[in-house]
Amino acid sequence: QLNDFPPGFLWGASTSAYQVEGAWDEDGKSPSIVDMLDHPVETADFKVASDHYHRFREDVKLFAELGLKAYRFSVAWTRILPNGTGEANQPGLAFYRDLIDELLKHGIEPVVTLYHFDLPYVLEQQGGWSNRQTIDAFVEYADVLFTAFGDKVKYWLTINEQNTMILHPGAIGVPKGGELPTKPVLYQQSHHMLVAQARVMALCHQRCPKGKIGPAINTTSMYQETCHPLDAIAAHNWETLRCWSFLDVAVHGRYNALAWRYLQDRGLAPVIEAGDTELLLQGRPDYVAINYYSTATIAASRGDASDITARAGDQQIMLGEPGVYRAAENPYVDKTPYGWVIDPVGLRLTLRKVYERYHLPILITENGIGAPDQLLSGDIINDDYRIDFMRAHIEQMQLAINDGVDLLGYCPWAAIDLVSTHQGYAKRYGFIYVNRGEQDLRDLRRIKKNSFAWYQRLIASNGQQ
Ligand code: BGP
Repeated sequence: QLNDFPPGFLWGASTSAYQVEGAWDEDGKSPSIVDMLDHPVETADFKVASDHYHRFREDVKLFAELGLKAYRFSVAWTRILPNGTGEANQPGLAFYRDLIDELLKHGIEPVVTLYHFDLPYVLEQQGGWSNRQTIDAFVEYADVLFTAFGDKVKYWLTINEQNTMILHPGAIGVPKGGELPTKPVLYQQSHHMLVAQARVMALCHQRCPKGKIGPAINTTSMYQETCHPLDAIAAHNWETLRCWSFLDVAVHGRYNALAWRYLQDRGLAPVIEAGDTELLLQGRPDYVAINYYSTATIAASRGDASDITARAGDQQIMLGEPGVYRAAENPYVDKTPYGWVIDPVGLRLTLRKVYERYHLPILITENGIGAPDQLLSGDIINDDYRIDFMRAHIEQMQLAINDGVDLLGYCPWAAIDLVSTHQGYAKRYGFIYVNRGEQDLRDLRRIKKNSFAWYQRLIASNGQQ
């Protein structure tokens, strides 16, 4: 007999500001780095996105009908502080105040990400995360939000997928004319993000006594390709570098010893200025948020270029790293239409590992299947593959809870269709379809997919399937 999902379990759904809002230059908003990307003409950009900025009341009404208990969204830094720092933009604050009030009115808990890939372009021009002043800017920005919404928002998230930004910067892209940073630069940026995060977590505890804050790393498990002991070492290496090296600093306030040695050996260790060690120790998360999509399978490195397997268009597949590991195929798992491994049991495994390691409650802040959903006549979207995907993952969540994991909630990606980081509007994730193409905005009408009714029933029964 499995334990039920606990009462108050946060059945939710997620989005991020730049992927859903649109209104990219309205009401005082300045451009962020993602607004300045060079977009292929055939792919939707973020200018209109799902037009949530103008339709948020209609969207929240649908979220309420869906029965959401939580809605995870991000705030666009560029709406709040168009200069990156300095004077707050009142219309920007008003938008999020209205959104939060609308959610609370419908009994939906806001889960607010401070920063989801969309650094203000003005800060990028001053060196972005390579510039230590961006740490102060982030703290200043967070302070504005804690002061404005600290009485209404209980769940805060610091930085979305810092590990994606550092390990796969190409997944987010660089503004027109820019170049991808080199590895030493990326690890220095990462250190600055970690210090900024620690300071913001400490600040949240001062400003918002009832607030809870945590990191949101893309977290997964690595399988070893064979039982060869060197494959086991390779898988362990990569899991450490990809997941624990980021989460360990967030939770324990100090670098993971193996990861630090790895960085040192390759000349990648960041400069740690006086006082940083103390700052890192100041920030303690109240929970750990994880974005989980798939697992990876790893073999021992051959130490040459054959370690790198090219799998176009898929930033989630972890490419190999010569001397560290080689990406391998897993014959036991299916893949999404975009080649992402589907591995519900891997979610249970990952939840167990994160809980065993940190003993903190866990919130799943992303999980889902991107697919080219088809709108059929009669306004029908048969996304039964999405139902199958989520059902299987929810079953494994229940097993993880039964294993002893303290799971706060499940916020799959995405509440509503939005622009994918890479594949524009062709690749959809939502429970709610948005009627638009890549360039052709049609009428942006909202249409419930089959998965909407399924998730609605699931939430109403607190996870009974
Ligand atoms: C995560 C990001 C999200 C979202 C998701 C799906 O890494 O946090 O912003 O984009 O992946 O990725 P994609 O849109 O590339 O399919």
